[in-house]
Amino acid sequence: MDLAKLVDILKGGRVFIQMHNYPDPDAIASAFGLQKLLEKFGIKPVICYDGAAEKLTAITMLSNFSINIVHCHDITDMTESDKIVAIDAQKHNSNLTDLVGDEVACIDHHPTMFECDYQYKDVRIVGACASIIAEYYFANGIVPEGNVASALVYGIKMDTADFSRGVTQFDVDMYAKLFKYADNDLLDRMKLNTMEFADLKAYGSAIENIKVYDNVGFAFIPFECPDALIAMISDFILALDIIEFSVVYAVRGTGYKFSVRSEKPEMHAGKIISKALAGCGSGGGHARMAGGFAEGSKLASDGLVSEKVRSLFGKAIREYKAEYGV
Ligand SMILES: [Mn+2]
Repeated sequence: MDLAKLVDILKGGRVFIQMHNYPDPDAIASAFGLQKLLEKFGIKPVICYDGAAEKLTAITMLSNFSINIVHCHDITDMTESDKIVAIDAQKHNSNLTDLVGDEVACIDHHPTMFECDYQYKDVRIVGACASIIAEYYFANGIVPEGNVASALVYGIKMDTADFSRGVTQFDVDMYAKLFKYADNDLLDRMKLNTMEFADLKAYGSAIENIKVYDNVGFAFIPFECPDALIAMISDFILALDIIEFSVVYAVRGTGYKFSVRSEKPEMHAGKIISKALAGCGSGGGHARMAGGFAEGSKLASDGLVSEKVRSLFGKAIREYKAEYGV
């Protein structure tokens, strides 16, 4: 972490902070925290994204914490000399649309899948990207405003599932430092109205077609839904006592968007999905949570999608177990 270097790179010209497509609370909190921090150095970044921020939690965050984000379709004048900071995501990943501007910097907490020449890179495998942004404040003696501290706390809590998933000592330390600046009333308000009616439809269809094979749960959502919702349903299915590994996938354009969860440290979700989707798309992520995309025509030309998904993951898990001796 070198804030002075980052500020130096971003000074002059236009700056965009780009979140991954279908931004989640951690991405929004991190982008907002970084925006407010850079403003203290005379830089006025615009937070942008592709896809949709259509999850209710994301939309509620925007109004509760007074955050402005702009869809990339509404930025028609971006040029190659505009600077982009990729946040909670990395260039060339399927969840980050390649915009016209120059990706000069990246701050993220996911493993790197494609090496990339940023002028500034801060990638650390911790529970939440918001923890990394919090450190930019505290390590430089800068006090975050109440809504910034609250948003960062919310991002950390959401991405670590309340300090139970992928959480590190660093996340806990940053939470402890943020705590006294965060507005608890604001955080309390985030607990209300977290589900919309359309979400129930996705839960309903996943529950209806859930299949379990050897403690691995599969569920298909036969319509488009945002990444965050697919991820929530994957968490929900993992909570079933007989399921140790969940694979939830939903229609996305000409293919399928996947969200995978593992509750056993020896079953690495990121490595398993990367193996499973290698021939028809791509996937990756952390030990306990991962995601990916498969092209429909490459996944199953005969229309037997669910059978193919089960066999790909079954094979990937067998291979993974043999390779790592678990
Ligand atoms: Mn994140």
